[in-house]
Amino acid sequence: MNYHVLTLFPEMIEQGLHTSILGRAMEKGLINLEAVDIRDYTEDKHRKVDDYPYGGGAGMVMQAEPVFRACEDVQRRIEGEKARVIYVTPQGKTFDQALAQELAREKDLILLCGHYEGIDERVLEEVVTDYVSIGDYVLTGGELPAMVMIDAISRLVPGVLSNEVSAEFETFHDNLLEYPQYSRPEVWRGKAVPPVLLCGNHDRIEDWRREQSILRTRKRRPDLYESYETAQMASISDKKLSKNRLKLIIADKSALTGAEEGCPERPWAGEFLELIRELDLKLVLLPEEDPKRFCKIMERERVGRREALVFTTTVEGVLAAREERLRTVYLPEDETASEPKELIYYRRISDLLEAMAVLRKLAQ
Ligand code: 9D3
Repeated sequence: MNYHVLTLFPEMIEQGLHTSILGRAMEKGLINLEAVDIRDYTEDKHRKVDDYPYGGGAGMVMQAEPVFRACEDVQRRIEGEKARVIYVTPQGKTFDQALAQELAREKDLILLCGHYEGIDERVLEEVVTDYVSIGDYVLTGGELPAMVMIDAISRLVPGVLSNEVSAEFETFHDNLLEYPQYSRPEVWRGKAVPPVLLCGNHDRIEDWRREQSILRTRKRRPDLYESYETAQMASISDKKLSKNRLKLIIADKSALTGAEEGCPERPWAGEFLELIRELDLKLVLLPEEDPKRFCKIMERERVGRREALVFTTTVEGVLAAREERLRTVYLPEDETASEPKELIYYRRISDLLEAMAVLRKLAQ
C-alpha cells in the first residue's frame, strides 16, 4: 500500500507514523508513506497557497491550482490505474471498519488534507473521488484524520500484523464487541476471575464469551446490537433447513413466568417468548418435573436429541435432562441458591436475557 498525503504540514505526517507496528511494516516495504507538501506546487513567489474567500467571510481558502498540481504530479508517478483521491473533511461520510477494509485493497491512496476554511470547490470537483470524515467533532486540520485512516487501513494490509488472521476476527466482526479478558492473578484486590474461565471446558468458555459479547454490545452499543440482530435474523432464515438445528424448546412453566401464583414474571420473559416465535421454534411447557416426560415429548414432536433444548428451574430438572443427554439451560429460581457440584457442566443462566443469547447461537 502506498499512501500519498497532500498537506501543508508534511512534517506532521512524517513524524507520527513511523513507530512500532507501522514503522516495521514500512521497513518491510509492506506500506509506503509519502507526505507531499502542497506549498511546493505554488507558482507564487511568496509560496502563498491561500487567499480570501469570494463573497466574503472569515478566514482564508486554499487555492485550487497548487492542490491540483500536487495531485496531478502524484497521479502521474503512480503505476497503473489512477488512485482514489480522498478528501478528509468534516463534511464527508464517516470512516468505519467497512471503509477501512475497502480501502485496504487499493494499491495507492491519495489523501488530501485541508486547512484554513477549506479548499476551492472547483479543484475538489475535478480530483476528489471520496469525501471522508472520522467523526462528528471539530479538529484543526485534516492531518490527524489522515493518520487515523492510515493506521486503521494499514493493519488490514496482509503481513502488517504478526498474527495475520487476527485482524478479521475482532471488534466489529459480526457487529459484536469483544468479550472481557482476564489475566493473573486469579484474585485481584478481592475480585475473582469468572470461574467458567478456569473450568477447562472450552465449549463452555466459548459460549460464555459469546454471551458476554452479546450482553456487552447490547448495553454499551445498542446501535451495533441492532445491526447484529438484523444480520443474525437474516442468516437464521438461510439456515432454517439445516440438520441438528434447534427445533424444540422444553421448559418448566416457571422458567418463563414466575414460579408460583402471584410471583412476579421473570424479566425479559415476553421478549424471550417473542424470540422463540421469531426463530420458529416449538415450545412445550412442562407443568411439573417428570423426568420421563422429555423422551415422550421428543417422540411426539419427532425431534432428535440435538434439536431440543431444555430450560429448567430446578436441579432435579437438570439432572433428569442430563440423564437423557439433552442440552440444558439452568435457570435457578433463586439467584442465591447454592449450586450443587454436579451442575458444573451446565450453564447457569440466571437471567432470561442471557438465555436468549444462547438460543440465538444454537438456532443458527
Ligand atoms: C473552521 C472552519 N469550520 C467552519 C465552522 C469548518 C471546518 C473545516 C475544517 C472545521 C474543521 C476543519 C478541520 N478538520 C478537518 O479537516 C477534518 C475533520 C474534522 O474536523 N473532524 C472529523 N473528521 C475530519 S476529516 C478532516
